[in-house]
Amino acid sequence: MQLYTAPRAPNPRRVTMFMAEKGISGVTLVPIDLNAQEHKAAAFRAKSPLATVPALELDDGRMLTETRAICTYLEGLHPEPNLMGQDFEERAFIEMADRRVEWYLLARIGHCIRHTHPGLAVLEQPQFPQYGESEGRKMRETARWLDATLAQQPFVAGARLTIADITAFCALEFARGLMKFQPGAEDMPHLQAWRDRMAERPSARAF
Ligand SMILES: N[C@@H](CCC(=O)N[C@@H](CS)C(=O)NCC(=O)O)C(=O)O
Repeated sequence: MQLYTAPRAPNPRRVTMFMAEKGISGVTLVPIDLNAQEHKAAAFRAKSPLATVPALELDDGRMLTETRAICTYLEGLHPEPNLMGQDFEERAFIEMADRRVEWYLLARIGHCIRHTHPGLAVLEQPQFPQYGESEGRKMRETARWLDATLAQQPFVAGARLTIADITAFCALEFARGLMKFQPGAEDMPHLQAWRDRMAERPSARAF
């Protein structure tokens, strides 16, 4: 299998971190240069029609895009350690946590950066800085909720590491680099402590 990825982009990083937590090897990483618009070229669009990474090419040539779908596939191939839930109830609660951080943390961080950072102008046209700033404020509302959640439990979805931790960590790392967002500096000590624990995992360096 081949995973089309992009250095520093948060969604491909979610997949590489997921694979590292599971100890999956043998997937070839194929870097796509987003700044050079390589993902918009016909050759890549033939594989990923909406021109996004990550995209997983299966050995039979089929393409799978969308981070959660790729993770679902990999979880099926490599069930242990379980990251998406053992039974229907646990799967539902982990999916709730994952979608919360995907939509209300990662997406807002993405919108903020894409609409305010000059380096992202190549990917986001037109940029609407006011919208980006508003998304930056809303992202902090989610981060404060997550800080309170992590005051009560060790991981984003509860007692153990799941895909939701991976999504939230990759989101915060993107914000740390391009928004200079540090939870501890904004009175979110539980989120900072969780982030620092996550950063110590070997999987945090898998991208
Ligand atoms: N919903 C998609 C989002 C994928 C996505 O937006 N990927 C970004 C990189 S993190 C991308 O390919 N951006 C290309 C662009 O904006 O032109 C997923 O979950 O995989």
